[in-house]
Amino acid sequence: MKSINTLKLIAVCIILTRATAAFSSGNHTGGHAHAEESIGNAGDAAKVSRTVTVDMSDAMRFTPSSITVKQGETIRLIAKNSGAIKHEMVLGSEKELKEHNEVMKKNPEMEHADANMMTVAPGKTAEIIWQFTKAGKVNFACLQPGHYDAGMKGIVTVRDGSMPSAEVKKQAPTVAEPGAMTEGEIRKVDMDNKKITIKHGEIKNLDMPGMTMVFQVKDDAMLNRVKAGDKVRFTAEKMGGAMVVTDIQAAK
Ligand SMILES: [Cu+2]
Repeated sequence: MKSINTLKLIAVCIILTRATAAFSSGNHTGGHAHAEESIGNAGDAAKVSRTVTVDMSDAMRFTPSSITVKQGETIRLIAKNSGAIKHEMVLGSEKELKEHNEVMKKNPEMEHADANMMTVAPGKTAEIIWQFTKAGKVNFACLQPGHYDAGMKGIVTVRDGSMPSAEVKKQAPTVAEPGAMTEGEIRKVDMDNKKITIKHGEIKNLDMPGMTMVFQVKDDAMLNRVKAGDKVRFTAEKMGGAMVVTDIQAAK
């Protein structure tokens, strides 16, 4: 009897997958893949850049319910069930989650264990490693019957990290927009090695937080224009793996 039930559930899942394939242009190659192409894929533990813990409660909420990652980033997602009933966290497009939610209502005891989801018993934690490959939104939800409808859902915003630097590359290096300039303070000018050490704020186009860093200079003449202690505004770019100051001026 048990195996017949299991077969029924598998059949439902196959039907769901087929139906999804018929309505979308995505590559559903069968099985229970849930269009992993569009929401990302199971990630490599060695490439994890951050751990994000999401709490799941019987109030039918994920906390946080909004997560921001960079495109290409691999995240260790930990789901912590602080409630007294079973919850799950399933990644997917909103459409897929809604469809899957309907199937779950009809088959409440259905257990699945795809790479894009985790089912967590009360008081337990589970984790998946996920790489978010496509910029945009990835939804997540608890598909335990009634939970999604009660609002147990959230969104991962996947930022296109390649955009700002691509934008900068299109411009002539020395004609950067004023808004793209970074504030900094010169710590050291190394004439011999033609390098400048700058304590700087966030460099948006390099996706780099504020720190003190040694830069090469695009034009040696820049070395004569500044000295240690000067407050400056500058632009920097990555060229052949090196950080290069492409423009520098005294801050007003
Ligand atoms: Cu739930």
